[in-house]
This record gives sequence, structure tokens and C-alpha cells, in this order.
Amino acid sequence: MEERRKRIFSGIQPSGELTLGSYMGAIRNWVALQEEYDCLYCIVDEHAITVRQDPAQLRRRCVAQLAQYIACGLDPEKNIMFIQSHVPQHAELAWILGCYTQFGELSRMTQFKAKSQQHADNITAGLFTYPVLMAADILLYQADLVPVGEDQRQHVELTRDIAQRFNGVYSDTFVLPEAFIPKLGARIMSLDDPTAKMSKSVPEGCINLMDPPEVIMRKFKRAVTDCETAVKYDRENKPGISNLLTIYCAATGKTLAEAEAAFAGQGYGVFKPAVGEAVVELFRPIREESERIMGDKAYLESVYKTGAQRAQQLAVRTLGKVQRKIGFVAR
Ligand code: AQP
Repeated sequence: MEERRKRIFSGIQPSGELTLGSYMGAIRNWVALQEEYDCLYCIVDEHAITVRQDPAQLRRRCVAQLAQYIACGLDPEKNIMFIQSHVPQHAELAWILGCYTQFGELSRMTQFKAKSQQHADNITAGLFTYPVLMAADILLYQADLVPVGEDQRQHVELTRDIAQRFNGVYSDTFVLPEAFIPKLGARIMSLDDPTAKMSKSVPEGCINLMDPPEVIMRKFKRAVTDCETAVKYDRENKPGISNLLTIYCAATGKTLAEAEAAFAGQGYGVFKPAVGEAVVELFRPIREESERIMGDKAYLESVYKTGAQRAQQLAVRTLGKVQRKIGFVAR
């Protein structure tokens, strides 16, 4: 009998423009994985509304994000690419799983702590239960692997705990997923504050996938570093330069040792624009291809509609199984 290929689920919130962080921490790895795995790549709009979004912006970003996924090299024929709210089983399973998740577990999530500080005037129940919806996203498709940046590891671990608990009570239902964290570029920091993660909902210090070259260059030249001159990796004492080195290596494929050697004795005035140029060249074809795809609305619509249909075929199976096991009357 032929073995089932391992399945992957991952998604990005359309809560801002895709950044260098989203690209290095997520999309780039997705592209490499599509040959070997059965992949579902999602635009998680239900997650995005855990903080207030402008409706017109949200709608535009969902479609633009799909175009950018494709421009980055994700093939809609090889992968299931869809918008989360088009598959209602995500929200349905999230409700059920919420009844198998402890308040204490959710209170320990570092992203909730950070975001509730960031949005102190609007700490919603949705923000608190965000990790349960993420667990539903993953478990609905029986995903084996979840490629994420370091910051999302805790949520994948919680997903495993919820799955294990459910399986323990009702017999095997869910595959236990594992986080798949890239080695290099797993955590890209803000260019304004290298001690904070580059986040698309905090535009300061972000490089966006669609930024024109001159904007990228300007942002890199202004990047916060330190008052020394040596281009050396030292996360503790030189967080700004270490972040730029990480970005440079991820963009060029060079090792840290090669990069340090290349800029030995040259100072930041040479190094910072070189990092900018490496990113400009990395993003140029992606930006051009995204713009082209955005011009073809009918194509984009056919991709997300087909994606949702394919995703739903898988989702109904898992949800049906869960509903039967917990004792819901069959429809
Ligand atoms: N700076 C980053 N470095 C490495 N990886 C990152 N990711 C995000 N930022 C970085 C990874 O990209 C994926 C997208 O995550 P998401 O948009 O669903 O949620 P997030 O992690 O909360 O991303 P942002 O940009 O920080 O969004 P906002 O500002 O809305 O919270 C994930 O795999 C993430 O690890």
C-alpha cells in the first residue's frame, strides 16, 4: 500500500503587509516544502480580526497576500491555497476544542501577553482564544508538520497538548503535529528596535515584500546598530548587527563566517547598504510577479475558490469524526 505523504498546514494573518520576517520565517520554507509534502497554505483572516482591522484593507490584503504567495513560488496546483473564513469548519472545530482547553494554558501564551499589552484598550475573548483557533486550523487537516517561526512554537505545543488530551479521552482522532522551525532566519528582528520581532502590524522597522528598492535601501541605511564598527555576530551585545547578518546570510546563502570575513574592516557604512542590496535583489522578481498577478482578479478568485473546496473536503471528514465522538447527533 502506498504511504500517505506527510501533510503540512501553515498560515499568515492578513493583519498588515507581508514582511521580510513573514518571508524568511515562513513563506520561503513553504516553497521548499511543496515538492515533498501535501501542503495547505492559508490566509488566516479569522485570526486577523482578533485585533481591529479596517474592512476594506482586510479584503484587499487577503487577495494581495494570495498573489504574493504565488509570486514567492507557491504553486496553487501543488498546494491547497485558501482563505480561512471560506471553510467554516475552522470556527466550528475551534469552538469544540475550546471546551478541551484550560483557561490556565491560554493565560500562559506569551503572544497573548504581548498582544494584550499592545492592544490594552481592546483585549477581546478572541485574542485570548486565538491559539485554540490555530489548533483547529492544524488538527482539522491532520497536519504532521507546521512550519513556523520561533515565536509560534508555543502555540504548536499547545495544539499537541489539546490533540493528545482529546485522543486520550475518545481514542485516536488527531495526528499530533510538530513545529518545523527553519535554522537560519527563524526570528527576524525590527530594524528600528533589534530587540523586538519584526511584525507586520507594527510597520516601523519593517521591510515589506512589496517595498520599492529605494524604500528598502533607505530603511536599511537607517537601521539601528551600535557605536562600534566591527561586523560581527553577537546576539547579546550587538543585536542590530547580528540581525542584519542573519538577513544578509538568509538573502545570499552565505554562512555567517563568510559574511563576517567579507565585511572585515569595512564598517557599517559599507555593510548596511550591502544588506539592503541583497534584499532588493531577493524581492525584485517577487514584487514584479505579484503586481502582474494582482492584475488578474479572475485567476486569483479561481485559486481561492478551488482552494476552499479542496480544503473543505478534508475538513468535513475530521469535523464529522470529532462530532460523532463527542456525542453530537448526526445530521
Ligand atoms: N520577524 C519574524 N521572523 C521570523 N518569522 C516570522 N514570522 C512572523 N514574523 C516573523 C512567521 O511568519 C508566520 C506568520 O505569522 P502570522 O502573521 O500568522 O503571525 P505573527 O507571527 O504574529 O506575525 P506578525 O508579522 O508579528 O503579525 P502581527 O503583527 O499581526 O502579529 C509565522 O510562521 C511566524 O512565525
